[in-house]
Amino acid sequence: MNGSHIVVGGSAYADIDVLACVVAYTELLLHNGHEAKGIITGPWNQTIPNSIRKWPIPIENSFQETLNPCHFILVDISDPKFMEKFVRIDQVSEIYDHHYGHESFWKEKLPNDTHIERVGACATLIWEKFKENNCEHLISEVSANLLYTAIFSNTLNFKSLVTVDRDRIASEEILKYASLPQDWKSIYYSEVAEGFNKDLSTLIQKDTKLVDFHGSQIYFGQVEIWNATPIIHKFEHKFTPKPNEEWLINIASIEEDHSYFYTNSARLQEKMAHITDATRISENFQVSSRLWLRKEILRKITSSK
Ligand SMILES: [Mn+2]
Repeated sequence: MNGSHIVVGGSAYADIDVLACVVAYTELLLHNGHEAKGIITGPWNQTIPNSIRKWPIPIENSFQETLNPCHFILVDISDPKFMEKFVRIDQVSEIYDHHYGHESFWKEKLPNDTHIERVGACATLIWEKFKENNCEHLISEVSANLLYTAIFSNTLNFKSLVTVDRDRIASEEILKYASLPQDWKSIYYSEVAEGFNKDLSTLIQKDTKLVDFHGSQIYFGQVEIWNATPIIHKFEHKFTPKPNEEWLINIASIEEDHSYFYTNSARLQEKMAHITDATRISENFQVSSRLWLRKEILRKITSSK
């Protein structure tokens, strides 16, 4: 492949998985002698806490049009609606994702370069690509740290049902190349929790998707937290939806191993009870017996119309 390579995620916001994939895959392309750049234009969400923001992360935040043709590589995204605006579909050369729904669209365009697979973190696919290219030993500490963190964060510490052995294996292998404190997971999650206490409402807005539900749009947010008990009690003081908006928020409580669902909509509460067997614990809250991820719930919502 000639020309420069631009690695990108979605336009709305970036989570730790997107960031890790963009940075590590750009690095892999450079190791392979390509010209490559990683770009994220949207804000970084709460899954990327302060100590990670201090790492020397090679990434750009805007796209400069050049005369040279470029190839776009999509990571952690396959829905054309959410692509960065500067990405041209006919110039996409590769795609790595673990969200469902657009496999056939891409497979038709890029039969050999569409890697949309059922793994817990897209970071797992990027690590496997490092191995396929025999480049594991070349990976930088920053990329290894990011991929490792993305895998445990995106799989809710390997507890979410989307987790597969490939995620566990990748995470163990990457750890050899990472340089992180012993208690990194608890540091990571406590920093993420600190962020929540500061500005829950803004954080939710940053990780919210607009989803079509039986013909009207709902707001579907997600919060992943080590232990959600402290925020459940003050949640409604900190987050108030506009009266005309229908909201569903999945609050994944990792240590407790269950999800809390906040909703201000009776039909969504009923739907969630049906999909997940969640029990109601207060007017707007339900709790499920296991952890759920938004992408699993979305799959149920869209397949059971
Ligand atoms: Mn992901």
